[in-house]
Amino acid sequence: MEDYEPAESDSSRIGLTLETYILEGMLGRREARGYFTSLLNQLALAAKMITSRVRRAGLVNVLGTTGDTNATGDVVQKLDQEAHETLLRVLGRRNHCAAAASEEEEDIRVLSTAQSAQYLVVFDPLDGSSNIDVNISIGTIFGVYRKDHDGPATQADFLKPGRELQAAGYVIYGSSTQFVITTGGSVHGFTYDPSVGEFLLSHENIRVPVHHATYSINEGNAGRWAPGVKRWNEWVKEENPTQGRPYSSRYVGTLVADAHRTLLRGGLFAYPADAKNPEGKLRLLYEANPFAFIFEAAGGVATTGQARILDLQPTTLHQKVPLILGSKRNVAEFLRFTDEP
Ligand code: AHM
Ligand code: MG
Repeated sequence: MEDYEPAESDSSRIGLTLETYILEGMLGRREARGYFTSLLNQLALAAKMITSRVRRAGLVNVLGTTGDTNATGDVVQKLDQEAHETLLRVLGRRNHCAAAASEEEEDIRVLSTAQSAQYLVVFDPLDGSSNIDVNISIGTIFGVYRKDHDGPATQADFLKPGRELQAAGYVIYGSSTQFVITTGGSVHGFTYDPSVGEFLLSHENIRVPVHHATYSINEGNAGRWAPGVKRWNEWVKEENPTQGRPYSSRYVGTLVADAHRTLLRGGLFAYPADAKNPEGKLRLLYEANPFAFIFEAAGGVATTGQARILDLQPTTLHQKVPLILGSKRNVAEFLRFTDEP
């Protein structure tokens, strides 16, 4: 989807609305019918609706759990459930989204069988659930695929490698709300201005720095890591000023927040396999693939430690995968240790 990029790119574009950016992308493609544009706009609308709820959490009755567990056994928070329902409701309008797969639902949800419904959306409606009730950054992650046949969408349609994504992005509900998106070319960030009610271009053409002396991993799992991960972890903490070590540790426990910082500042984020989570903890469809697509588009790397994330052939909707994301040099350092016999 490289050709989805608007034609020109200069600093005068700062302040452009997300809607105009999306529309310009469509206008740049002669064959575009507006379906993809409409779908991206619906995602932006859902983001606005979710941010308005997140910003009032604590005032309205949305904190706490629903009492249920989701497809992977996690406790469902009320805000998780609201975000999930908002996305399904909004994507269900306009007949451009054939079906959606959500981290919060066992099976796919068919949303339209209209001829115009040519896209499939995967999402983690509210990432960082354990941080919701303590007012720490949370987010929404999404990916868009094309449905490549005329019949109704099936679960098998979602089992595509991440390299087939048509767009991926996330929304971070942090000190401000930002919407970061790529269609495979440049990665752009838009900051929500609540007084205008729009996402405005604030981070144009994000590139992951080649290296940064920061690492992000749940060190509480250290006793369960493979020997290579342990050796890397000792190395990043060694006193070696000429080589810029020790590195700083930063871990929020919300993938969206840890990955967002890594995208802007550089460094490494890792949720590797461990003795308790032999497949890792993060989900391939809803978390790893969208972030891998974004990181590669921004000049970074995304790997399981053995394979490129975007080349993995999913076998089930909710499968988990080890995830290492970050700057080229930081990831190469990590792999130097984990590749050792
Ligand atoms: P969630 O999607 O249910 O919120 O879980 C995923 C979260 C990620 O945001 C984060 O990177 C990870 O789980 C943190 O896990 P841990 O608490 O084991 O460090
Ligand atoms: Mg998540």
